[in-house]
Amino acid sequence: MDSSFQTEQLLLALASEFRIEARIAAITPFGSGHINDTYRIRNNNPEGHDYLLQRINHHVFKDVPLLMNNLLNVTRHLQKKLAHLPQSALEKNVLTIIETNYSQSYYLDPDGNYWRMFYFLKDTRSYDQVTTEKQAFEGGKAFGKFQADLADMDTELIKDTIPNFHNIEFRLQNFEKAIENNQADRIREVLPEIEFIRTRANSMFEILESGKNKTLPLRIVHNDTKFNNVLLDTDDKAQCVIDLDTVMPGYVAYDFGDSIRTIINSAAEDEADTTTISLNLNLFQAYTSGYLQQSVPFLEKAEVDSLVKGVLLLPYIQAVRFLTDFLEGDIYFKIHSPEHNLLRTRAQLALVKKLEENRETLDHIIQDTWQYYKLKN
Ligand code: ADP
Ligand code: GN1
Ligand code: MG
Repeated sequence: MDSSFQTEQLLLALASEFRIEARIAAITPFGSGHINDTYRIRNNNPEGHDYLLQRINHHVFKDVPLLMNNLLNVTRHLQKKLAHLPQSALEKNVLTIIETNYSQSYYLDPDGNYWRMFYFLKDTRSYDQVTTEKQAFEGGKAFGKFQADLADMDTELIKDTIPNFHNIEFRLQNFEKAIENNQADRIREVLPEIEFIRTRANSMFEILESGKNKTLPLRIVHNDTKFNNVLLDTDDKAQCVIDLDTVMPGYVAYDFGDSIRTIINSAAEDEADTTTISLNLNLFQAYTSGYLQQSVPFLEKAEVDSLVKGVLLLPYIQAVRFLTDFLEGDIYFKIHSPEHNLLRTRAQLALVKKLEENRETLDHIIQDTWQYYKLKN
């Protein structure tokens, strides 16, 4: 028996733990996420639902029952907002959690792995890189609306799935510990990157400080808004925000900054040739327009002023996390080559440099766009 056959049998057995209405034609690995293991289940009947089976990374998400409870609460809240739509439209716009045969939101297998299932949203695209202003605008709309829809959610219903997720103080402490431990004996390779990160550390605390002194409101935000976490339809219209594992209290600038990190960069997140990294300001303008069109009604001025800080912070914090993982021996992010986390670090730091050089221009675009939508509202 070959191992791919064995894997397929295993996945079929797992799928049968859930209440699915399908004769399964195939189960295949899907997507390019860095955390969970994702599979598409194809239905023999093309008219019926396809499904998405995921093994939740329980090394990253240590309390899966808590995580799934968050997801149930978030999806219910979003579904209520769209209660006027027919069921078929609702299923396209909000993730639907498929229960197990025992009415649970996840299945724990005998090896201690956690599995869950959603409807697979057919005729959608998730882009690792954005190429058109329409895509960027629609993504901005989707994440802006997502925040707007969650603005009135009872915060008690959402618990931290990864504490201190975007807390730069915590991330820098872990980074310094990783340097001290030098677990993978890689320090010598990364001295310039360590230096780059250290020299900027003090300038990266502004959002955290404003949060602590309550100048910025704590809201429920997505926290992982890289562009492949929004599905666009075949016409590149926003359809559904996905990857809800990190929906937690946070600041709007975190979401804005993380999206921009993946949109404004003309190159990939892990581009090896950092000389090709440049800023695409048209895509930045388009995303900003989509986002502010949806968020102006609830955003406070201090939050608008914080957006550009998020744009600088998120690639920086991402570089800190990639480099920490590289120093610790690649224990967190999925990698596709031994140097992958290092390439990612270098690409993110090159992006930080470009963003620093253009900070004023970026802020002008944000402020002008905000004025525009403010007058329209
Ligand atoms: P990860 O945490 O590993 O990034 P995601 O939940 O983002 O996991 O899923 C990985 C990829 O699978 C997404 O980037 C997207 O391309 C695809 N995907 C996730 N959920 C769905 C869905 N319900 N329908 C269609 N594609 C999906
Ligand atoms: C991970 O799960 P995915 O691939 O959408 C990570 C994000 C990082 C991103 C970097 C839970 O996102 O925080 O920004 O990789 N998710 C988690 O590409 O750590
Ligand atoms: Mg994802």
